[in-house]
Amino acid sequence: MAHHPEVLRSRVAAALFVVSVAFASEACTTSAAGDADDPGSGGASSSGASGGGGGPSCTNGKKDDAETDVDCGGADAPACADGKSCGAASDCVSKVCTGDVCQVPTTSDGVRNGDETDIDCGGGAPAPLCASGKTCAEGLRDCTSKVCTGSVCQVPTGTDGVQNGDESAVDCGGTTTGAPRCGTGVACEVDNDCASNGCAFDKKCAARRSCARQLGGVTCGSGEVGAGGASHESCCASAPLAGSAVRMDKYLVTAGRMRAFIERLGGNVRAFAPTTTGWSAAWNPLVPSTVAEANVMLGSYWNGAPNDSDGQQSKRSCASGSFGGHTYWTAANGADYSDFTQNQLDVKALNCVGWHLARAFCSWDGGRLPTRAEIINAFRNGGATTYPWGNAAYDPGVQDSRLNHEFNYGFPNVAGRRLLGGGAAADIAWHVSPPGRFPLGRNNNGVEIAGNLLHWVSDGEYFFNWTLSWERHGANLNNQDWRSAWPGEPNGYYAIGFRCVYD
Ligand SMILES: [Ca+2]
Ligand SMILES: [Ca+2]
Repeated sequence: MAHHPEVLRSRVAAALFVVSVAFASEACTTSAAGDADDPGSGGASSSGASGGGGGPSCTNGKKDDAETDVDCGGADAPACADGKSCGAASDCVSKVCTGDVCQVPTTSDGVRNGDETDIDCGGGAPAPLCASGKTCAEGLRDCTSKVCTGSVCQVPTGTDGVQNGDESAVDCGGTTTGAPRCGTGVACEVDNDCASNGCAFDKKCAARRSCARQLGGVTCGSGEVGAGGASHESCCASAPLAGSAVRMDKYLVTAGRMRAFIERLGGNVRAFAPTTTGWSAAWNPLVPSTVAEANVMLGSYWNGAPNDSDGQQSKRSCASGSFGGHTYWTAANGADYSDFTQNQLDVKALNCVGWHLARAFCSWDGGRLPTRAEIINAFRNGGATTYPWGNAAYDPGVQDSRLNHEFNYGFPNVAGRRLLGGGAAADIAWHVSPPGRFPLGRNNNGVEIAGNLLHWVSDGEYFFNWTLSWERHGANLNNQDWRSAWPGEPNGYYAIGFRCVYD
C-alpha cells in the first residue's frame, strides 16, 4: 500500500520541527539528528539497549516520551500503524483509535483514511464513489459523476462527455442532467430516454416507438425470422419521396407495430385520437377505448359497428374460417381462430384495420397517412419510372419475384394449417407477407410500395389506393372510397393495410 499523503505530510512536519528546535529537549529526534543529544533521561534504561543507546527518538525501538507505541504516536512521533496502541485518534495513521488500538480504515468510520479522497469515499474499492462537491483525484475512480475537476467531484451535466447522473448513455437520456433524448440505437432504460419515446426490447432506442417490440419492430427486410441470410432492419425505417422532404415508411405497418400502439395506450385510442390534427369527434366510436375493443376492431368481424349499414360483419374477408383472415392476432373465439401464433403474425403486414384506426396510429407515431400523390410518387419514383423498380415490364397475371402478388407468397407452412378444397389456404394470413420480403421490387429509395396490401390514404375518409395486393388486385393507383363501394363492411379488408409518412 502506498503511503497516504496525510502520513507523508505529518512526517515532513515532524522533521521540520526537529530542525527548527536548536536546544536539547524531550522532543523526538531522528536518529541522524539525535546522535549528539544526551538528555540522560532515566526512562531509557528500562527498554534495554536495542535502540543503540541513544536518547529519546522516533527510531530507538522504545516506547518513550509521549509515544503511544514503539516509535509512534504522541505529539512528536509519526502516527501509528493499524493495530498499534494509541490514546487518541491523532496517534493513528487511520485517525481512528478505539479501545486504545489504532483501527484499520473502513468506509464507514466517518474519517478520511486509507486511500479515500474524502470522508468514506473515493480512492477505489471498497470505498464508494464520492458525491458531487467532495474531494477527488481521478473522476472515474473517485466520483459518482465520473468527473473530477480542480480536485472536486463535479455535478453531472448533459455536456460533460460521460454517462452520469440518470443518463442512459453518454450525454443523453434521463431527466436530471439536461441532456437531450437519445437517438436511434443508443442505450436506454425507459421510453422517455429516447427521442422516439420508444425504448425497445433490447434496451436500445427504437427508430419510432411503434417499433420497440422485436417481432414486427425489427423484422422487416429480406428473409424470414431466424432464417440464414436474412437481412432485417427496423420496420420503422423510412426513405424520402422523390424531390420531397417528406419521408415514407419503407414498409407497410406490421401487426407488431399496431400491437405496440395498442399496448402503450392501454387500448384507449379514443382518448388519444381527438388530440390529433384534423380528427373528427364523429370518428371516436370507430377507434377502441380498451384492449378488448381493439381486439374486436382488429379481429375477424366487428359485428354491429356504428358505421355499418347492415349491422352484421363490419369487415370484409377478415374472418379466419374460410378463405379470409386477419394478421392481428386475437385469442380463439369459437370458430374464429388463427392458424398462426401471435409471434408468426406480429411480423406480418397488418390487414383488416379500419381507416380511422390507421389514421390515429400514424399520428401517434409522429406522422400521418400518405396522400394518393405520395403513394404515386413512391410507386413511380417521382414520375421517373413506370414501376417502383424501373421501367422493366411487369405482367400482373403472372407470379413475379419482385412483389407479393398473385398468391406467390405463403408462410409459415405450419402443421395443421387448414386447407380448402384444391389446397388453398383457409386462413389467408398465410399469403400476407412480412414487409421487406421482396427486395427486388423496391423503388429507387428502398421503399417496398407495390404488392402485398393496398393502402389506406388521407385524401378522404375511407379512401384507399390500388397498389397491387397478394391476391389479384391491380395497380391503377387510383383512389376509391371503400364505404361507398362496400357499406356493409366499412372497417377493414384482408387486402388493405397502410403505411405512414413524416413531414
Ligand atoms: Ca474512512
Ligand atoms: Ca453526462
